[in-house]
Amino acid sequence: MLSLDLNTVAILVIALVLGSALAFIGVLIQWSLRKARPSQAEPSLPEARAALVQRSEEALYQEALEGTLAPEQAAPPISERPTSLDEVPAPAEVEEREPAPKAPVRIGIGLRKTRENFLARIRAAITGSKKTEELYEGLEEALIAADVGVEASLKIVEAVRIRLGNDSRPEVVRDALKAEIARILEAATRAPADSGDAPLVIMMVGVNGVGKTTTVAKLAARLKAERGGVIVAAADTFRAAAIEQLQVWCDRAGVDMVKQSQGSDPAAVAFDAVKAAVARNARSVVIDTAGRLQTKVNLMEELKKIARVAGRELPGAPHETWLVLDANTGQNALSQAKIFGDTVPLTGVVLAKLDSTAKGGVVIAIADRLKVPVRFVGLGEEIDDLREFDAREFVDALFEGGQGEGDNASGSYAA
Ligand SMILES: Nc1nc2c(ncn2[C@@H]2O[C@H](COP(=O)(O)OP(=O)(O)OP(=O)(O)O)[C@@H](O)[C@H]2O)c(=O)[nH]1
Ligand SMILES: [Mg+2]
Repeated sequence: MLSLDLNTVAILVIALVLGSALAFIGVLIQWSLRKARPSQAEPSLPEARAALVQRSEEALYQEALEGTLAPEQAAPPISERPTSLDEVPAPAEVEEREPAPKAPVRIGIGLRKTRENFLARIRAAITGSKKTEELYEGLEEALIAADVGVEASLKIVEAVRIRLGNDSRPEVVRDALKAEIARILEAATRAPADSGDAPLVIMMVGVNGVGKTTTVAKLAARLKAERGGVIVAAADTFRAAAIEQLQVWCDRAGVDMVKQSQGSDPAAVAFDAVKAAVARNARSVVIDTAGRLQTKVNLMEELKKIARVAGRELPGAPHETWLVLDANTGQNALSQAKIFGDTVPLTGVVLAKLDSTAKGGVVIAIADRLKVPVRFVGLGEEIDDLREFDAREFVDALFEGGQGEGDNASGSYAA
């Protein structure tokens, strides 16, 4: 009985040991499998954190949209932000590549619609008038219709009249007109600001949809090629997807971008970007801002704040404040420029979408009325489609094909 009991106990002990060993092996296998696929079992810590951040950003943006976001919630006060540079990601490693050879964008091509509109009207005025008085009246009407603006048009024609007296030969009138327009454009020209050893800070402002973000990207690519390191500030924290849109452009241009979450204070973004640029010895900062109607006083005040806060980090910044205008707007561009200029001192204008309009004559009105230089013109939607404005080149392109009697297919003044 006792020996039987002993045998049974022995068998039981062996079974127990074997069972435990098997269970242990099972646990071991499970553990090693989990280790091999951690992300499938549960999210890693960084993933969980990113999901949390995204959720809170969406909530913030929703609140901003609904107008329930208290201003102090949007971003910490600037005074509490000096350490935020640590959070600015280090510059991405950008592979240096030889740019693909590409023909420089010609202003003549971008000006095609404006030129056709302008020249057709000028030709009709010059060739259709029998008397000198009629000629000058016709010229005034032609210039006004070509979006040169009433005051600028009257002024130009008066100057031509004084210069020519009774000489109404088409090619002479054409040359005098060209010279007068060039004179107005050149008078508004000014050298760009010099920021010395500090980064040059350029702030881009304008109403909604005029082409600010595209211009920021085009300009950043150009500044990078010409001057070295560029930091772009994603200070449009208002419009949905504005930061993502700019990020795509910055990747394309191979430049770094400083951002915060949507709904945050755009001035804080500008502050961070300028600070990062100084710390990293970047040569230029380009600040993209949200589109705003010139009639919204609080939004215009926000622009002042962005400029003020950028200047707090780097005295003198922003060195340049450029108003981006949609060339299609025609004369309305003047009122935009006036009100923006009353809010922040404008040092230049970028005329975007010149390629898609016949209203490019507004360049002359801007130069004449506002005495603000046109810095660049946008001639398309690609990153290279930005052309530095040159008064002579613009006027030559405007009158291209209108060579008086030698002109054929498109008609001549002497026809
Ligand atoms: N043809 C042409 N299109 C342009 C040019 N510049 C910008 N665009 C187009 O204009 C549209 C608006 O451009 P954005 O750069 O987003 O304009 P924005 O001023 O930043 O707009 P908001 O941020 O909404 O105020 C886009 O479809 C651009 O591709 C240009 O020079 N020529
Ligand atoms: Mg934009």
